[in-house]
Amino acid sequence: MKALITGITGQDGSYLAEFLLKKGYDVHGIIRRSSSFNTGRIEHLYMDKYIEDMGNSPRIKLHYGDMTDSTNVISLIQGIEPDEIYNLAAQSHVKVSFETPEYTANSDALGVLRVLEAMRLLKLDNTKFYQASTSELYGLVQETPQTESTPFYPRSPYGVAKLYGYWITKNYREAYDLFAANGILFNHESPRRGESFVTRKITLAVARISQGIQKKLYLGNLDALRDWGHAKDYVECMWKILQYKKADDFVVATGEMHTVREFASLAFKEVGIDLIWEGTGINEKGINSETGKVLIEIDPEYFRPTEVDLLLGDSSKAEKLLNWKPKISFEQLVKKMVESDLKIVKEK
Ligand code: NDP
Ligand code: GDR
Repeated sequence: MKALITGITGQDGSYLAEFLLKKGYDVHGIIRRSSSFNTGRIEHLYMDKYIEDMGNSPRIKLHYGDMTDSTNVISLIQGIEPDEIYNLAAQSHVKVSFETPEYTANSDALGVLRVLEAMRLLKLDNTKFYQASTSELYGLVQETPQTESTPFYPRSPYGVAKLYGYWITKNYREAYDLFAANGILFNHESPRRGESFVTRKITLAVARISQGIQKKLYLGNLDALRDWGHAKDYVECMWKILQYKKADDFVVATGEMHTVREFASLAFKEVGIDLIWEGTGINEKGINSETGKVLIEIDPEYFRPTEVDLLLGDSSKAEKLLNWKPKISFEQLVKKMVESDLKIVKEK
């Protein structure tokens, strides 16, 4: 089997590449040309030890490309002829999408169309397509928990672009009978999470503060509620979605939600710091209960023009039809992320 992963250098792309290689797939990935290295998350896939463990020669091939370049997308897909395409490439930062709305639409909305059009024009009738849809589609709360039938109300240029991606995937399934499926994934994190997303920003700061090389952490909305899972569990579900007998749409979530404040408290607890919270709104502070030092302050810079207050997913459909359930708990996730960042900080 041959898989093409767009966004292979990202958090999910790296875990998915590992997962598929272990399953015996040949893996092709699209990477962007960058003036500095952007392959840190997948470098180990070339290392001798990893290849030995797989008992084989490297079965991973990287191609330069970009979701905004139609001819590039078409010619890569024509050359590779993949059995499965996982479309993970996206400008994935919600806050950044307010600053680069047009680019976000080009890569996250039209990028999806480019891949689907390539499949249609090249008559790749047996190729399966996975679209990285998101809980950001739900946006302004309509009902909880959120299921495959909950109405969408996106709250950012990112969410709106992903809404197009979701519907164009569904439309190509219905119009051209393509195997095109959506995974509506709720937030998932890991030690490989980008450093500007809130969980990783917190765990990295916790590690640095505990080692005395950072004084404070500045955050935005502490009240936001998220359904946080581990990326490793979620990439397995992406694969299961494409192995299902027909193309369909699935919510992938843990069914548990926590505030940003809770995440931060738990992360500090991992390094033996007990936080107490004082003040309200932009004056709220996270204080070390033993020393009285202020460790967390609010910076309005990190607030979004429109916020998604609450995300809580119901993944019973995936559980029933795909036999999928997350294995890593919220507490284990926080622990793993803090441990990994402590190791990184100490090594540095
Ligand atoms: P990351 O931001 O870690 O990775 C995004 C990937 O897309 C990177 O490989 C990046 O390349 C690549 N990319 C960005 N823009 C382009 C472009 N124009 N052309 C080609 N490649 C591009 O995201 P995640 O791994 O966390 O998420 C994967 C996908 O799942 C994304 O589509 C995201 O929107 C979606 N998603 C994520 C969720 C989450 O909680 N993680 C939840 C729901 C959906 P580079 O390394 O060069 O920047
Ligand atoms: P999100 O993730 O927007 O849910 O999108 P992010 O971690 O950026 O924010 C989660 C919540 O935390 C609040 N927050 C902060 N966020 C960041 N980044 N930085 C801060 O300092 C901060 N302080 C508070 C945010 O306001 C928000 O409410 C992620 C991405 O991976 C998307 O690509 C994906 O589609 C969704 O998850 C599901």
